[in-house]
Amino acid sequence: MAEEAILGFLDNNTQISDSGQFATDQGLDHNEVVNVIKSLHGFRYVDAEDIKKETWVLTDEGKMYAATGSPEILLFLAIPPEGIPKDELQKKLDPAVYKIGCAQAAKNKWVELGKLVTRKVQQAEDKVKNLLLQIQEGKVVGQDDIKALKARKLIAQQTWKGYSVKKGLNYAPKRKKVATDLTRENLQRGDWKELEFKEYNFSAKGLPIEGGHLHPLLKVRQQLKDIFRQMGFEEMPTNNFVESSFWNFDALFQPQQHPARDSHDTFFLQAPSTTNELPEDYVERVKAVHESGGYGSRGYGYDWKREEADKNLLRTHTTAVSSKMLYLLAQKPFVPKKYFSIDRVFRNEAVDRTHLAEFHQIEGLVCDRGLTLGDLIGVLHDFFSRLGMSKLRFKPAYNPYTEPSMEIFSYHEGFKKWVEVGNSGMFRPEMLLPMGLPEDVRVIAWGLSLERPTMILYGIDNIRDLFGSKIDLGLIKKNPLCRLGI
Ligand code: FB9
Repeated sequence: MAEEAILGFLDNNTQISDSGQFATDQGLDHNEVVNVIKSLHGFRYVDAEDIKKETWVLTDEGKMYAATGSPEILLFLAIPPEGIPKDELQKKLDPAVYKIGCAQAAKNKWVELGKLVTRKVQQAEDKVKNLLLQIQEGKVVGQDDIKALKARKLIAQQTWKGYSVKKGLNYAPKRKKVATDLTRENLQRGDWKELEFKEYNFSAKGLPIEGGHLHPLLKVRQQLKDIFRQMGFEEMPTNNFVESSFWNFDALFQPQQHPARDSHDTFFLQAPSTTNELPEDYVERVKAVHESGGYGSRGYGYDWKREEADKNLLRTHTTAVSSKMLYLLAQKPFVPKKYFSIDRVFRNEAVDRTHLAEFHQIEGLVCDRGLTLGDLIGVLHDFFSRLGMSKLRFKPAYNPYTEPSMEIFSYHEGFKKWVEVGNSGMFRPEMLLPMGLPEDVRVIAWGLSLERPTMILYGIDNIRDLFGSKIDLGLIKKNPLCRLGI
């Protein structure tokens, strides 16, 4: 529309002297005309030159006066020929109209503002309204009037931008189809000769280079793996989400009636619902320690059931892997070991803003002769200081498989408060000795989640923005690498 109008007009005229006037004459939107002129100028169909005009436009107040009349005229018209008490006149008018009207009508010597307000002239002309209407119609108004209206903030200056347009080097009454690529077909058909190619824009930005991006969780996981390895820990094989209740609970001396083993807290599998590859001699020792204790323990004194232990589940903690690794360690002549794991675990719990039915557990353990709680506290200080947490506090806690157990707290300088950063303890003899580990071997262990530090480090307060099918990939692509601790 606008393009045909512009190219057609130039076919019969030397120039469009003012794009604004041209748009009005053609019944076109000036912004559309300007966009087309810019595009035609880019292809040299036309040569466009900027025009700038300083114009006056009405402010909102000015538009109101142009519509309803100025406050001074409204006040003048509200005064009857015999005059009116001031307070009565005030009640008849809008407060702003009364205030401005009194000042301006008195200035124009239209009224006498006594207790009784009277007219000093027979009639008055609303000059302000007339001037505003003239400006609205684009007519020229005297400088003094402009100055007075501007002082009352009834008009404001606006820079109008338009173009004057002449035929360009590549002018044609109709724009030719522009090709952006020279194709094999163009060459075969030979129609490249008639084609017009878009000028190459050397300043155009290249497409953003798409590359792979690591998820924040995986970035933090990598840094934690590096920390464990620097501390001499070996990674445990955690590539099985499905585990038997035996390794996940029984081997840890967690009693079969423990609430955590209920289906309200644990995802049990329907198929395959049970395992069939447990080390039978070890199972017998576990059964015995649950039922009647041994190794100095009283046990739990209940009838342990094999079918409970055989049930398959989604592991509720990576401690299930730790128990398997410690059992394997006990099958050979003892050597001290330091193991770690970081992988997904599953809990059948209510989900909320910071909890899903699964999370990544981080677990570390040290297995050696004669370890003490002091060694555990020492290794926790070493580990957490590498995460930037040097101020730790420990609080006695309970875990079915560790005694003593401690919750770990770190003072967060940002939040100015103590934050729970994990849990820890020494695996019980009822867990270690049935495996066959030597009597003086102790295992110290601790755990934390991967999501909590990641959310804090990346300032994410809803876990759904971190994990799941609805996360914003932009967050993955743009987030900076967060350095942990040191
Ligand atoms: O991660 C946790 N908190 C945390 C960790 C790091 C952190 O870093 C910030 C940069 C500063 C911030 C916070 N917690 C453990 C503590 C709490 O968040 C807690 O509310 C949630 N816990 C999870 C369990 O929730 C069902 C975090 C998860 C957890 C808890 C205990 C263990 C592992 C993970 C364990 C263990 C364990 C104990 C003894 C022996 C072996 C393993």
